Amino acid sequence: VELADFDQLRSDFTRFMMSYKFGIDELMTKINILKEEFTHIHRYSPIEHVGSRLKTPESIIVKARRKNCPLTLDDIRTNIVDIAGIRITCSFISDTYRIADMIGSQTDVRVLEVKDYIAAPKPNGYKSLHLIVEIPVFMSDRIQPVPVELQIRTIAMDFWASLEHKIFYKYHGTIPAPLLAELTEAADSANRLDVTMERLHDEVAEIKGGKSSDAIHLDSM
Ligand code: 0O2
Repeated sequence: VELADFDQLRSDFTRFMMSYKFGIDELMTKINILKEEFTHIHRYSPIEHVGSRLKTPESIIVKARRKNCPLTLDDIRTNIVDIAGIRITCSFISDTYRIADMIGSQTDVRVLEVKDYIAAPKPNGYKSLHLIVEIPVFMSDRIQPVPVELQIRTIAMDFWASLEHKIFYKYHGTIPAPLLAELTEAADSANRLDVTMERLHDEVAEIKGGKSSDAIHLDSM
């Protein structure tokens, strides 16, 4: 490769990666707006934490090879849709769907794919709501549609997934059967906690609702 070609290649790749960073920036703004407004209306934050990551060039190449995707920027853009990733941790299960709806129904967001591992968990117990959304990024000379993977899950699901992820890597992908059984059992416990927390939250919301209508009643007397 000529030096000039190499420089061009490097510049194109940097611009390619930047578009994904901008996609994340655009979505982060949307998420923060929703969080602030929702908190104002409902007096609690449905979003506990938001994190983002860009896939490294190395893991993009590993994934492209695994998918038999040619190593050109155009092919990678079409075939690898999780270069940009955002993870939203919610307080309650119902909030995960609410957040997904609120983002997915925005007119400049196109939902390309939904994988509902909350309704249909993976065999190991993994739960999370995955969306691939596409967002337009306004560059200097064009509008670049950028796919972003959104993982939306509760605190309990996230707690479980981060531990499972560590164990998975520690055992290079083959977790011993007893440990796997315990992990699946832990996923069940996490789910029971989520269900209980949601029920308690609903009960408290009902009581609060009753109180506020009482207050209106008293005020109007
Ligand atoms: P990382 O490091 O988080 O980016 P593919 O993306 O092609 O490998 P698929 O089916 O298209 O697979 O994606 P899927 O099932 O939507 O899951 C993609 C991501 O979800 C993973 O990204 C993980 O972040 C997470 N995930 C999926 N299954 C599990 C699981 O069993 N345990 C945990 N802890 N996380 C999971 P990456 O690229 O694997 O890793």
